Formats: sequence, structure tokens, C-alpha cells
Amino acid sequence: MTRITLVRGDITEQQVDAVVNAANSSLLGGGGVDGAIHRRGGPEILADCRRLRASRYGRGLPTGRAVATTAGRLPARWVIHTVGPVYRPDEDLSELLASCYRESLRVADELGARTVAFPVVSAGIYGWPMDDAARIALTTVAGAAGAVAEARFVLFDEEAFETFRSVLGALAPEG
Ligand code: AR6
Repeated sequence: MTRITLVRGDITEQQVDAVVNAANSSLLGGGGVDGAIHRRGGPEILADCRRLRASRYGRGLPTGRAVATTAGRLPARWVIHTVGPVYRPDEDLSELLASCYRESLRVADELGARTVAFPVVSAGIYGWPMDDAARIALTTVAGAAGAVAEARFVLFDEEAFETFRSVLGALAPEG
């Protein structure tokens, strides 16, 4: 069983085995959490991403999938890059967003990672409403199989933290 924990903070400061990145298909960096991970982690992460583009993912990493690189100078061993869907009010892309969490955990499991830090994939630049993003993230991770001991959601602001706390509380009532 994977234990779910919530912390308010910056994902680049988490001492975990693997940090999940909300990347884009190019794997070559961007803003938001992706920008922060590359800045703090240093050029080794981008070098690994370029190697992936030159080999397995010549056309980019598809939405809903995940792939690992070094974590460079971050206090973690690996970064697991996943690509969330851009939110669309006229189309239900929840399954693709759930796939990001499942695939990231599967990759973490393959690596032997026991502790994994997640950002709220798609809930920033990609526009997914926070309460729905929290529901999908938490139900998917709670239902996942594998040997990851801790899935730590790292919430960047108070509103995200409170949303996760209330959704998690509704999922797992005390007692
Ligand atoms: N630690 C934890 N959470 C963070 C941090 C941080 N250092 N920085 C931002 N967040 P976003 P997306 C939160 O936009 O919506 C990039 O350009 C943020 O408040 O990073 O999946 C990529 O290259 C929000 O709640 O990711 C893609 O092009 C959450 O992380 C695109 O953005 C996700 O916001 C992906 O957009």
C-alpha cells in the first residue's frame, strides 16, 4: 500500500527517491514546475532529456506517459517526467491525467524508488481546475498497485494544500 502524504512547499527541495515533473512532450523544459526542476537540477537533466529525444522518444513523450532521467543536483535520485493533458472544458481528458500518475508510479516501481514526490500535474499552465485535479490525483494514487511506500504531494500554495487536504479527507474518513 502506498501511503499518501501532503506537504506545502517546493518540489525541488524534497528529499525523496524520485521527483515527478509536469513536463511537456518536447521534454526540453518550460515554465512552472518544469522550469524550477531544470533550474535547480542543472544541465544533466536536460542532457538526459536530449538523449531520450534522440533515441526512444524522437517525436516527444506522449501525453499520459512517463519516463525517468537523472535528478542532477536535486536531492533525489531520479526525475520522472510526465506530460499532462491541457484542460479542455468541452472534452473529458481525465483518463489521460490519471494515466500520468499511474505511469509515473509504474516507472518509479521499476526503478526501485520507495518515495516519490508529485506536483499537481496539469493544474498550472495547462489549466486544470485544482479541485478536479486533486480528486483525479488522489483517487488514482490511492488505487495504484506497486512497491512505492510514500507518494508525497507537494503543494505550492495554501489553496492547493487545503484542496488536497479536504479531498483526501473525503476519500479516507478517519477510523
Ligand atoms: N514545486 C511544487 N509545485 C509547483 C512548483 C514547485 N517548485 N512550481 C509550480 N508548481 P505547471 P502544468 C505548481 O504549470 O499545468 C511547463 O511550461 C503549480 O502551482 O508547472 O502541468 C511545462 O513545460 C501548479 O499547481 O504544470 C509544460 O509546458 C502545478 O505545480 C506546462 O508547463 C503544475 O503547474 C505544464 O503545465
